[in-house]
Amino acid sequence: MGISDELVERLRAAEHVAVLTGAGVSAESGVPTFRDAQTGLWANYDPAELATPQAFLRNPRLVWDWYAYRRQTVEAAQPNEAHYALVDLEQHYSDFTLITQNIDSLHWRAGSRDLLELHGNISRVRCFECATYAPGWDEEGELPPRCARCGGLLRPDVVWFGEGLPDQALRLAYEAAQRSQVFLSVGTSAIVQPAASLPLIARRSGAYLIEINVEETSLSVFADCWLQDQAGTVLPELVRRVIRDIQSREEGA
Ligand code: BJW
Ligand code: ZN
Repeated sequence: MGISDELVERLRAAEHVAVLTGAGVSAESGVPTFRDAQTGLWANYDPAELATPQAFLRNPRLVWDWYAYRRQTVEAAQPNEAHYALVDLEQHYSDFTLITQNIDSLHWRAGSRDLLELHGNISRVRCFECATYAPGWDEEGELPPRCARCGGLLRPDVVWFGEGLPDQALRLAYEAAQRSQVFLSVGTSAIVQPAASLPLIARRSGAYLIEINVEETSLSVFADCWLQDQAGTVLPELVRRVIRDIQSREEGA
């Protein structure tokens, strides 16, 4: 399905908009997704070996090195047209909530400000034992480095399987989903809970649900509109049309 007039009109007329993004939004920046069969991170690595607290306790060095490698990838990456389109869209709403599962800072770097990071951020590290954030660390010494406060091992400030999401970010995300009139789900397989429930909560609360994804997901059948295209192509086009519509009405008023 392409960008219909109804879709543009829904976004133009909405006052409360929420967006959930996943790894697909950063794919065109060269950051690998998780579940894509050939290129996804899980194609080569077993999540249970790397993205759980048990994995970290079993082999902290392996997990630390994997995140250090991925940190380099995201630091070298640049935001793409999809990230910038969301910055442009945000300007037109007094209530616009961007919710991301991504840990790569690319929304921040594009200029988004009201951002809820559900799965943490790879650029920060904290103590596995006492949760104190480390202001910096040395990649040359003992790895993982140790907490200056309690001597515990430092870990990336990301949410692993079996761990709770940041309370405040999750609460605000639920609230934004509930009050949204239009909810966009962009570049996520909608598999990982509780993030995956947000579009459905929005839909149940009456929102018009738009999905942007190159592949069908379990969400697609519930979406009012599924744009099967790359986020970096279709999102800027959608946002351009909405903004053009808003501006032409303002000029006509
Ligand atoms: C494009 C594109 C382009 C490509 N344009 N599109 C209820 C039922 C069943 C299980 C659970 C449940 N509740 C909780 C669970 C367990 C678990 C879970 O959900 N498991 C599932 C696998 C079933 N959830 C948890 O454990 C969560 N914690 C929790 O619930 O705590 C409560 C609790 C705690 C203790 C006891 C009891 C309860 C925590 C989840 C943490 C997820 N962490 C990760 C790793 C983060 C760190 C890291 O990066 O290493 O987060 S997993 C990974 O998946 C990462 C992502 O943020 C997350 C989502 O992935 P995403 O973004 O959707 O990426 P992909 O690769 O899956 O999809 C990319 C999509 O893009 C694809 O669809 C492509 O087609 C598309 N695409 N290019 C547009 N250019
Ligand atoms: Zn500590």
